[in-house]
Amino acid sequence: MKRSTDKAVTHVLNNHKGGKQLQTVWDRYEAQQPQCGFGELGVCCRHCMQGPCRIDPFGEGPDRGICGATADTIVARGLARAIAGGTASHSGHALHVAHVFKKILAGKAPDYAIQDEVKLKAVAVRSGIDVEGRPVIDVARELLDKALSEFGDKGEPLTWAASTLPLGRIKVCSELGIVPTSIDGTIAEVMHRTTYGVDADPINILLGALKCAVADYTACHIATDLSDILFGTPQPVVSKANLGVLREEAVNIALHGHNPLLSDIIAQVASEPKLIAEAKIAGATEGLNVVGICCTGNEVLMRHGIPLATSSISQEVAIMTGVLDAMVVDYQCIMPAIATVAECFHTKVITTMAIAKMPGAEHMAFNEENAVECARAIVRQGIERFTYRNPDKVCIPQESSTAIAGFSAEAIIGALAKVNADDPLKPLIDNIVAGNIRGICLFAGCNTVKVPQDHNYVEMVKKLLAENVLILATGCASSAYARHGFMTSEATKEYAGEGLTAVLTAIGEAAGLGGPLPPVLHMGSCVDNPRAVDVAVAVANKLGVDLSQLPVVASAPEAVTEKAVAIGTWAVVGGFPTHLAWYRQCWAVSW
Ligand code: NFS
Ligand code: SF4
Repeated sequence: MKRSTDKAVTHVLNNHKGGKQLQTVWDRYEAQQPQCGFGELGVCCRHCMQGPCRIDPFGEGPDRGICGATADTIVARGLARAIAGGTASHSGHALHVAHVFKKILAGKAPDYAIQDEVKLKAVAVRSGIDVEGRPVIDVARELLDKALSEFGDKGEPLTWAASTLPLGRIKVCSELGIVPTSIDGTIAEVMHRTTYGVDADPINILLGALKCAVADYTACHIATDLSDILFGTPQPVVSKANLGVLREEAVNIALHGHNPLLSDIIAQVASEPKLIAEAKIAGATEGLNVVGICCTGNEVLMRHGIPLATSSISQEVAIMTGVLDAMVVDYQCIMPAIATVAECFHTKVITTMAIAKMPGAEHMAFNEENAVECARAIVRQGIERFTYRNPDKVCIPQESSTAIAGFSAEAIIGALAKVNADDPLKPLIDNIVAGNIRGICLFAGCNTVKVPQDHNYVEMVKKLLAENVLILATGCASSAYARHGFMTSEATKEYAGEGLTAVLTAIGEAAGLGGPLPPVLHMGSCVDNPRAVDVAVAVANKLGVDLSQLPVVASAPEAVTEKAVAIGTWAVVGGFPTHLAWYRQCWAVSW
């Protein structure tokens, strides 16, 4: 099977100098064939030690597990646990930002600061906090307390969900009994009700899973809001994407993982003249070149214009270029295989988080109380590693595309305000009503080894754009579109239908881009998916309708992780017809 539709990735896979023993995710996938059919269908259970139990999907063998669980119960429990796993990841990410926020307010993390007071006030007002005449620090403390209370036993609906979703959705959630009152409590509840001998009613289990998905939405929204307050709300920025952003004459350091707490600081120190000089002394005539991978790459792309090297499924390929001097990781979507691939090259893999270590990698604990010094030490490891580079193993592909990123909800509304300052949403709504924009599709999620990389994204988007559907993208979906050149003005001219082209041209020119807006708007990382909801909610509220009445859909056509399952599930709760491709099956659901 073809491995990737990305020419840069394909070039490195075919021409790398890592030796024949080098294995990638695609080789390991082949070695796993045939994969277990029971597992693919989700009809295998090992929730207790009497198992594993398997249900025969053909009706010829057992139709119940040893405890009597049916296929429906087993599948529902497995799905619920996947959603809980995804929610735990987003909760951990959000809580990490909140804890550092707390240290900042206590004066214990001097390298961070509140960089966006406008966003702080906006989130505070939305959360019911009085801001008039109060010092910023007081508002920040109250907001932080509110955020932290969402994770524990709050005992009342979560503020971030209740204050950002429209009344119609809140009513649906209330009627179904899926209003969470604690992020972490809801995760624990799913784990409880899916353990041996608790909830056996598949519908009831799935309702618990939906509640957990609402908790996931809450955690994602908190992570986005607090990150914007600390690091700035993204605004449109022009950068590059794909492996061609790696440079032979520079020290190349890839930031891989998810949380901007680490990557934003490294992005900042990488422009320090002293470190650049050290890189040059080591022989790198072009100094330092920091690039991003996966969602932390999206974070620093959106806020700093740092180029995006590649996405999750091709993370090993970045090392196989032979010019990556350090790969610095925090947590999530980091394949343990990168340390093995790095053995064939000079690349140093550096783990930084206590909860995410890796055999074969060097661990450099990242301490937020001393963030800049930690970041400098990490960059110096990359510089030192550069001196071990083997010129015979260099294989940098040419390909990189221009990518306009940075479309936060605020940036989108800001661009629309250039067309109509008094009523920014009006141009968007008018064009939807007039049929110039036939709908909006949010693409989210990962790249899977199970289809040629980016194939589903590219084929689907070409058809949707021709049908005048505006595209929003996050996570590795946005990386796919950035690498394939869909985030440029030229892409609008090439792929968008007549009506959509006219709208994007009017907005782009009014916003001073000198050409159309890109047809795919990069809205950030996976935790940033609520940014898309915020835009949709603003439109729904203005029209006085529910989200389910808008022509907005969501798709994760190459999903991999439990996080993507959690996000896809809250998109369903949000009323968006949602497509999640998983285990070679496609589930299309709507509420
Ligand atoms: Ni989202 Fe981002 Fe990519 Fe998938 Fe992983 S990096 S958090 S989970 S693989 S899109
Ligand atoms: Fe089997 Fe039931 Fe145990 Fe699952 S919980 S492994 S179905 S006995």
